[in-house]
Amino acid sequence: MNAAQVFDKVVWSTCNVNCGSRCPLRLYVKEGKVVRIEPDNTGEEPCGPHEIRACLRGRGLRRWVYSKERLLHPLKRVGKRGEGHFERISWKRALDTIAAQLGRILEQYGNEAVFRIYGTGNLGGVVSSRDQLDRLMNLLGGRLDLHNSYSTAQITHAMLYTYGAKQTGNNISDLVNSKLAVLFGNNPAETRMSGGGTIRDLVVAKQKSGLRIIVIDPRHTDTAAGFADEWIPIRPGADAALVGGLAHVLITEGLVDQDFLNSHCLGYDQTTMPADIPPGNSYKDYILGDGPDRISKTPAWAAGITGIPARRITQLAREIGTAKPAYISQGWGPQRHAAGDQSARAICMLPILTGTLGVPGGNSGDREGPFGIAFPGIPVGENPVNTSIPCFMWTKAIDDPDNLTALNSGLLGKERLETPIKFIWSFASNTLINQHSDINRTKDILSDEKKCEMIVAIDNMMTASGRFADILLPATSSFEESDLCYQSYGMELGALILRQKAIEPLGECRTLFDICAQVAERMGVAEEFTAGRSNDQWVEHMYHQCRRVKPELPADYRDAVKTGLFKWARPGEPHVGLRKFRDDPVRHPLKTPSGKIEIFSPRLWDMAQTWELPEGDVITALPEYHPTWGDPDASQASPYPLQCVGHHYKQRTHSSYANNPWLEEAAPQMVWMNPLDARQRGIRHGEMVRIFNQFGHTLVPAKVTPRIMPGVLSLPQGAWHHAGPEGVDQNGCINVLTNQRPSPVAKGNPQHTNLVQAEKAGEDQ
Ligand SMILES: Nc1nc2c(c(=O)[nH]1)N[C@H]1C(S)=C(S)[C@@H](COP(=O)(O)OP(=O)(O)OC[C@H]3O[C@@H](n4cnc5c(=O)[nH]c(N)nc54)[C@H](O)[C@@H]3O)O[C@H]1N2
Ligand SMILES: Nc1nc2c(c(=O)[nH]1)N[C@H]1C(S)=C(S)[C@@H](COP(=O)(O)OP(=O)(O)OC[C@H]3O[C@@H](n4cnc5c(=O)[nH]c(N)nc54)[C@H](O)[C@@H]3O)O[C@H]1N2
Ligand SMILES: [Mo]
Repeated sequence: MNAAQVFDKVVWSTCNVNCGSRCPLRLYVKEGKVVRIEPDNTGEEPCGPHEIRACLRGRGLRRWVYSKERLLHPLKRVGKRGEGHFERISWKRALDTIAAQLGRILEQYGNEAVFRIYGTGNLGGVVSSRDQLDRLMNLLGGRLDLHNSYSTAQITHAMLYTYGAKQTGNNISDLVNSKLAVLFGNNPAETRMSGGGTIRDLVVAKQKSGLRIIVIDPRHTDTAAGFADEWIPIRPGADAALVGGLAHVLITEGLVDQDFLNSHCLGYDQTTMPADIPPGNSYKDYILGDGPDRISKTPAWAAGITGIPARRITQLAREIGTAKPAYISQGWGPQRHAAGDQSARAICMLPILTGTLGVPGGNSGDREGPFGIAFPGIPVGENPVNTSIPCFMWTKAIDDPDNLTALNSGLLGKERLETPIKFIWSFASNTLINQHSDINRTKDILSDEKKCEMIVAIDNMMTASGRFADILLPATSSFEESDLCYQSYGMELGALILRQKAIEPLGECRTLFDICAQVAERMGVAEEFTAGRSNDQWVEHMYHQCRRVKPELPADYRDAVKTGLFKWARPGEPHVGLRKFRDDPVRHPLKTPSGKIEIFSPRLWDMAQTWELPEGDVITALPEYHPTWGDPDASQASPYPLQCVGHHYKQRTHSSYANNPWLEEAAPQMVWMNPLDARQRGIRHGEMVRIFNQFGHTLVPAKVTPRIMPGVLSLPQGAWHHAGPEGVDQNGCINVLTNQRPSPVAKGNPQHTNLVQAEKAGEDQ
């Protein structure tokens, strides 16, 4: 079939959301409408870059862009904030109101009162990225900054304390050099689904090398079911205890690499402990029961905590200790927990003890490392404000700013927050309500219009967060704007995609750049903000910046647009993290204070003395296991006896695309429940259940399956919150059950740590 006869035009576009791939899409347009989508089919296997084939989410984008929830006009809140009543207003009135409120709040409270909340719904476009808001605010004197992410707060801190670097993983394609891969809470079959994603490299490596894969996860994930040789179920939050049991076997059976521990590490045993620390505080002391707690971390001890039989722990330790090298990696599930800082550090102990990091086929214990090309973002300038909160702590910065300090909340740049958040920019973010913890509490905080005085949301959809906006602005979707898009962070491939506007903006939608430029004009910084360029001129400008990185790109932008998609294979052998340090630790020390791997962290030792922690929280210099507020009560006396995690789901990316009925049919929202727990409660597969705890209630059908361990539920995160009678969520949105109490070190979101009860829903629910 000749496409030109049937369609008016065919253009390149991309899927915008944050799954770690950036899938190119070919949009077929007829009479001003996108009528068909095809994925990348420009592969050059076996040698060249492969196809970044989109999954069903990207291919189903038409049902998102043309959905009935689409925002089409600027809206202004009427009635109380959060009630969800809006009136349609003109762009002029919307922008005038925003500029007036922004000006007032800057004058009254200063720049630290303005916050651009974390949001990842549009990480695709470079020109339409959230950076525009940062650029605008930096021109206006700055904004309260944020650090960490909802994705990786705890693991990033763990890597920095242990290795002095944020990312230390080998590429996953390096698995060809391995005989054994042990994946802790790492589920690429669902979280890295595209043809350019990690799952493809994992499958290719397995085919080439015949390697054995073990998945350690409370759930029998799609990765475990489709690609692994064995699944070892583990109780959520217990990874550090499992590592304790494994370490005990490695140490007592002589499977540790003592030379490596002596030359590269701080604090394995007394010989490499810092001089000023009292004896009995080394890692070996901790494991063998010679430390302050006097508990030997035997496999039997670990079995009681993890739910994994002691014999299996012993056997796994022997497998890891003799595989030489085993590829130990973790996804980000184990760290999104109350003690996730500790779990993430503990998992790294396996390659450290066996000396199998910094070598082909081994790994540091970190998530697999990506490969990408460092193309530039738009220049955002400097933020004159250097106060920064952990991104998860924003509700406290509104509600209890006087008690948000460096020592109790990880505030940077100041001892104590001096100004509460009074103005929020929320772009492509559902974190205001849907994706943050404890929705009911957040609603209470935001409902008080005297606390945060102005909320501006800019999105494609009317979401739960949008309902809490004072002004709600309709943004163009990826079909309606031209942009430059780069490969994302979950790939081993470089890519540049020249997205072309396929259709005119629906309704009155505008690009983020145009919105910011209009606000800039009202605030008197139009020229500095636009630099004399329109949205599309910025796209062309940024293309030429990319040519500095890749000079082989066509000199003429129009020629580049005709090709649309450029891909670069990873050159040479897979990347091996920490290799130089492994080869020569004296010439290439790590960026930790000692230059070594800090099994014992003097910085954490000091923090343990100085930081103010709520009762029950601990910071320890060693990667130890400690129980948390998220552990089930062994006496079964708790009203909330079940642990509930919330995995990232193939149906959607967080809350994005959740309203696509085709995807919902393919992968419905259900809570995973073991048959033992279901039988105890008289619940059958497909029946509606009520999941609840002290924070809230939600209704969702049960998926009764042995693919999850007894005592544990998994309610896939990201479902659209919808409060029914008495505030009961009707859609299985897990964030009515999650806790705003952060992890001790990173002050990160513990959203997989939840204690709940489940019961069959009554007729009237
Ligand atoms: N309980 C629990 N909560 C979690 C997590 C968890 O594991 N458990 N995970 C956390 C993590 S890792 C993250 S990253 C956050 C993610 O949370 P968010 O960053 O809020 O991500 P999304 O829910 O996808 O919402 C993004 C918004 O972008 C909008 N959007 C989508 N595409 C476009 C576009 O092209 N243009 C514009 N303008 N808007 C668009 C969507 O409508 C949506 O409102 O959630 C966190 N929340
Ligand atoms: N389809 C899809 N893909 C996505 C996303 C999405 O929403 N949908 N979100 C994207 C984003 S922004 C991010 S940050 C990443 C998230 O990537 P991850 O954080 O790795 O994803 P999760 O599903 O939260 O967790 C991975 C696995 O950890 C398991 N797990 C939970 N708790 C524990 C534990 O205590 N111990 C162990 N061993 N395992 C545990 C979960 O059951 C799950 O199978 O995914 C990205 N990709
Ligand atoms: Mo994330």
